Amino acid sequence: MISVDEGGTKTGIRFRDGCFFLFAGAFLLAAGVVGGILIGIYAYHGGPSGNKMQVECLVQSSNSVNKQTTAVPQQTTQKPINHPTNPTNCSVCNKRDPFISSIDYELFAPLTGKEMQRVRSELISRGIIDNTLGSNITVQSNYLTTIDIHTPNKADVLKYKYGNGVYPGRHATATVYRGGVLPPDIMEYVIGPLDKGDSLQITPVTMPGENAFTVRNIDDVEVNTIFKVLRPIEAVLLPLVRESFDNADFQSGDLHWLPHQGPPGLNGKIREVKLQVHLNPGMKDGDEHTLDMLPLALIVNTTSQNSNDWNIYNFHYLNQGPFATAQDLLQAYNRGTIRKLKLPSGYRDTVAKRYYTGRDDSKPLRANANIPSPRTYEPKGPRYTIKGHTIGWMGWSFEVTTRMMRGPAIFDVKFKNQRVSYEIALNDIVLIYGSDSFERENMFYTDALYGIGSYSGTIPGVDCPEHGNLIDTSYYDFSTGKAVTTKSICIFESDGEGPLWRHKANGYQSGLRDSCLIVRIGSRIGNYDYFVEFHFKLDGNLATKVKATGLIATSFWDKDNPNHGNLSTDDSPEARDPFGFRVGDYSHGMIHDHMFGFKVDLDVLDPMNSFEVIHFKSGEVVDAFKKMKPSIKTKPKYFRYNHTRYLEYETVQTESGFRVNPMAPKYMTVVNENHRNKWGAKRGYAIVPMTSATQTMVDAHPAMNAISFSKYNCAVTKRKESEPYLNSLFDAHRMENTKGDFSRLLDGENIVNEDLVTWVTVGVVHIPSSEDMPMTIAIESGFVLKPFNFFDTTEVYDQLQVYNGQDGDVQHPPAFTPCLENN
Ligand SMILES: *[C@@H]1O[C@H](CO)[C@@H](O)[C@H](O)[C@H]1NC(C)=O
Ligand SMILES: *[C@@H]1O[C@H](CO)[C@@H](O)[C@H](O)[C@H]1NC(C)=O
Ligand SMILES: *[C@@H]1O[C@H](CO)[C@@H](O)[C@H](O)[C@H]1NC(C)=O
Ligand SMILES: *[C@@H]1O[C@H](CO)[C@@H](O)[C@H](O)[C@H]1NC(C)=O
Ligand SMILES: *[C@@H]1O[C@H](CO)[C@@H](O)[C@H](O)[C@H]1NC(C)=O
Ligand SMILES: [Cu+2]
Repeated sequence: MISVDEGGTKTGIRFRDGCFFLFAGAFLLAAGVVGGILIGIYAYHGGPSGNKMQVECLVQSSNSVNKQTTAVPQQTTQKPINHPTNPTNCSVCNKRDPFISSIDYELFAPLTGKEMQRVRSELISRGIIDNTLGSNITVQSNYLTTIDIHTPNKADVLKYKYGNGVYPGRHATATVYRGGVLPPDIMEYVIGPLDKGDSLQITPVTMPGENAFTVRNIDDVEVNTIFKVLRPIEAVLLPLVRESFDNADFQSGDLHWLPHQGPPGLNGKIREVKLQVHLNPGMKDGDEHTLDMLPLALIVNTTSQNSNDWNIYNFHYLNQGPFATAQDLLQAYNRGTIRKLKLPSGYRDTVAKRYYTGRDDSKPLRANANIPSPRTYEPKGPRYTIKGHTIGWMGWSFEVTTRMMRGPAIFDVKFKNQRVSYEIALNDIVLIYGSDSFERENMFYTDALYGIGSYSGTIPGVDCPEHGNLIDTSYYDFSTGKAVTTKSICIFESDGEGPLWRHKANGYQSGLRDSCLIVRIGSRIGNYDYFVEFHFKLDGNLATKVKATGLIATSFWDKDNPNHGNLSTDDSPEARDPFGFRVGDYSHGMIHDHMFGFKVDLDVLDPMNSFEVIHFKSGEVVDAFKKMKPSIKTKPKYFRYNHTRYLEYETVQTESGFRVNPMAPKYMTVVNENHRNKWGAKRGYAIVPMTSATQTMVDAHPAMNAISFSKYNCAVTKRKESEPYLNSLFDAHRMENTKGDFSRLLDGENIVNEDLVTWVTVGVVHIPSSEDMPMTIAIESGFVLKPFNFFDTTEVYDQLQVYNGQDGDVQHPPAFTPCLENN
């Protein structure tokens, strides 16, 4: 029971009875202190022995428990339920400091600002990049776009960590867009070592001209120039946009060109950037409303290094076109030879309101919504340790990092001092859209080209629980030439609030409350916000989860679209629209998928592993024996049924790819042939995709060569330093001539007893519905790495659990005295 004192200077809490492990908390915002002091009181009631305990606390408002958290609810109007009768003091929980200071070198940690500065200075002093920043960078500049941590060769790392090899040193990889050379291109360099000696080595890892300048991403340098080139066009189109789009114009910022309509063309040598107009009133700092796209679009041909040569064509209005020039479009519009759109007057003013997602004041709060939601606290502080970017918890150890382009990764993952994985790294996120509009029909993205890892910190009170700890990420901002370092890696132990395992028999009962260590890293890429989470479990399971939230991409909803079903016979959207649902006045939620591709380099005990698929079959009993004992020709008599389930084991001999198929279940396992458990089984880990989605786009789609990795939920290849990622960053922009097609990795090499990499792709298909407006609720996918004959038994009995044995033996989790949350 919770009692809240209206005066606000003190609060009482009382626990009468309850079950084992009842945690409860109450919070109060001290009256008169705006956004002020948050006080938490927790008590633990009961234990395995069942001894009753009554705790009451009286707390003076105290600055020592002040938190920076936003989103603190205002003083509630709730009436006090109960006043404490016998108040006693509760002390603030002892906080065990998880941070261990370290002078050790870190091989994988994100680059520091200093390291990036050193890389940039060195590239300038060697004349590889121009010393220009911000608006002085043009498409004719040689400019540095990314600096990322470069991971050393695995052999060197393993020798250093597990043998007597030398420290390989920290290196950076840098991408330079060379608009200033002929022919213009994109170069990549490895630079280092950054943390020893004083001379940096710069090694180009691409050939001049290998990556044409035209395959780069669409960045602000290009976009800002495009905006200038479009000025005269905007003037021509003014009468049309004013009439069509509720009197909006470009100059006020109410109309804005969105330049990211998928790849700039089909051909990597010609760069045709499609831009679409949308309503963007009142937006600041480059933010964009993407929920109000308008049916006016064009192409700017930015192939030439000289922006005077950039030509504009393919004007479309309500899917009508192409018009060669703005004048042509305007003429057709004025003559009335094309269909017209006229947004109702006042519509423009509704855009921002619908876009901002603050509380809807027009709706009453839900009952009890002003009571804070439950939260977790750590009575004796965190159970993990953080040493730089090396994390330890309950037998697990690993290093966590983020990369500006590819996103989060963990390295050197061990459980109970046994190696499990060398690397689990997000490589790319791909989306293919469908839309019946000139503007957005061709949209597909490989997000790594734009950078998955531009981390900008967390939203307090949302992203990371109060008892968590944050550590640094960094990325390079080419406009300022500086690192952006933020605390974006959230580390916390999560209360599973239920059994990891339990058994309640007649004469005894036992169980272990679940908890896991979570590393959560989130960033925004355009309209979507993505999280990657690594969940380390007490039994050796390791789940990698991905979540997508944020804004869907929309296209203009055209109620009179002549390509759609017949409105006068059936006006339901299902009958009219093959590409999704109408989700707003003029918004259409485009169908798409999200496919997350990971590099999963398992090293089960050591790098030399094999890949075994265990097929979960069913059929005639005699079939079950076919492979192992061909001499059995008829069903053994002791089988009552003619049919049965059985397994078929397959040691995959050469590089291969697999898909999830609910109708053909299988365990995909990575095993070590040289190490067996007590029962003779090869010790291994199973890879369990938590996805039912697989890439269903037909191979003939032009994007498929660039994203062919997504055809397999799990593919296995022999590990090579020359195959660091599952695609090439730039292939989405050279679809006709890809260099990183995943199929080139599947070239038939032996994978038995080799160092293997599995490439795991999981995701969701997304048919946006009205509930995706204005915000998509986090959708989730992922995969689990599960010990599979890795141990001899369940590996959980080295912890303090609950046990009430028949012999009177009573065990319980670590005891503690109630204390105040200390976060
Ligand atoms: C609680 O602790 C404060 C500070 O030590 C003390 O002044 C106060 O008297 C205590 N109150 C009770 C009820 O013990
Ligand atoms: C651009 O160059 C001009 C002239 O050299 C200089 O004054 C200005 O500060 C530069 N702007 C930026 C953003 O670096
Ligand atoms: C696009 O620009 C390039 C380079 O200026 C030019 O060769 C090409 O013809 C242009 N394409 C179109 C369709 O105008
Ligand atoms: C739609 O259906 C109505 C009724 O069957 C018909 O009269 C009309 O011609 C149809 N319109 C189109 C565009 O097919
Ligand atoms: C099993 O197969 C045998 C031989 O075909 C058949 O005679 C028998 O009826 C089958 N039994 C069942 C339970 O289907
Ligand atoms: Cu989506």
